[in-house]
Amino acid sequence: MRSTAQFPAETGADGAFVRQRYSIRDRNTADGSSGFPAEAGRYHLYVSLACPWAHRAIIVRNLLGLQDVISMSVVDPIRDERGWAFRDGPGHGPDPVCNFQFLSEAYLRTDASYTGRYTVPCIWDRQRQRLVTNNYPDITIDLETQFTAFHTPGAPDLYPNALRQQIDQVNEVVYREVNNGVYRAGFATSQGAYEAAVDALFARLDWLEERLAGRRYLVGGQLTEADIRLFTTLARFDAVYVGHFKCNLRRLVDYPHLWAYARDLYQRPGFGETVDFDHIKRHYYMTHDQLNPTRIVPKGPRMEWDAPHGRERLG
Ligand SMILES: N[C@@H](CCC(=O)N[C@@H](CS)C(=O)NCC(=O)O)C(=O)O
Repeated sequence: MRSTAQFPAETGADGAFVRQRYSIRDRNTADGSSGFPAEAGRYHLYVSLACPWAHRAIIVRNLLGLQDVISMSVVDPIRDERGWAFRDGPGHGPDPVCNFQFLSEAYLRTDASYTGRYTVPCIWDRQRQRLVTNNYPDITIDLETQFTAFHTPGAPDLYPNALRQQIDQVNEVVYREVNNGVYRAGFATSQGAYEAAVDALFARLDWLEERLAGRRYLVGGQLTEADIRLFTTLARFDAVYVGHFKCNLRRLVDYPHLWAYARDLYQRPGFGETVDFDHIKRHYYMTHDQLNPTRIVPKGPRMEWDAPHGRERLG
């Protein structure tokens, strides 16, 4: 199966990567006013373990103890021109809900005239037999704020009212320069666009390194949505973005505070067990043929994710 991935990614005249937004954007609501009430056993989350956006939802579902409330299944990390597929393999399998062969079927069942990309993460509604949303920013916020009746007792409040403004502010710059920044570097088709993305990325990483020197979490004194959004990019940084996307001014391991922060989160229940470097590396290195025509998957890097992080001292 030769992957003729759905790239080259969309770029502007200046060679800058432009992220296409194909959003199915309904919402889950606690009161059902959206038509998609938060309910146990009704919704299913489709994810790729390779995808940093889907990874956010995987972690939040774990942290809130929603594993028996919202079911989840994993697509094959190798994607070809037909889009994400449901196949048997290490860490992934057939679609347990609708026995779809390809994720595209869920999109076209939702909207037969859909012309966008068939992206993960997305939430399927068993009752209405359609997708609710594929808009990853909304998915984690709705799990955190609309499914509270189903959160496991003692679950963390990842989007507390008092911190929402700060969380949103940090999320915005981290999304633009880090989460999406690595893609802007990796899929740039001009030297100028690449350098603009890389310089902004490392300027923001330097800012984060300083911010995390004296505090354990990004916002307030607790784990929030902001930490989860940064973590899924950091987890992929040295394994993929340094080499494959040429984000190589420094590695994560060269940032003492950011690296310790990433290990601190990785070692928390609900985080480390969701990081699948096999899916991550195979997906990136075997799907973007214009970046890696040989499709050879690197063996490294070796990283001590379980090494002591010493962040307890920061409260
Ligand atoms: N749904 C999101 C996109 C999320 C996204 O880009 N997911 C990637 C995986 S990391 C994907 O599914 N890509 C498939 C494709 O682009 O065909 C959006 O519309 O912005």
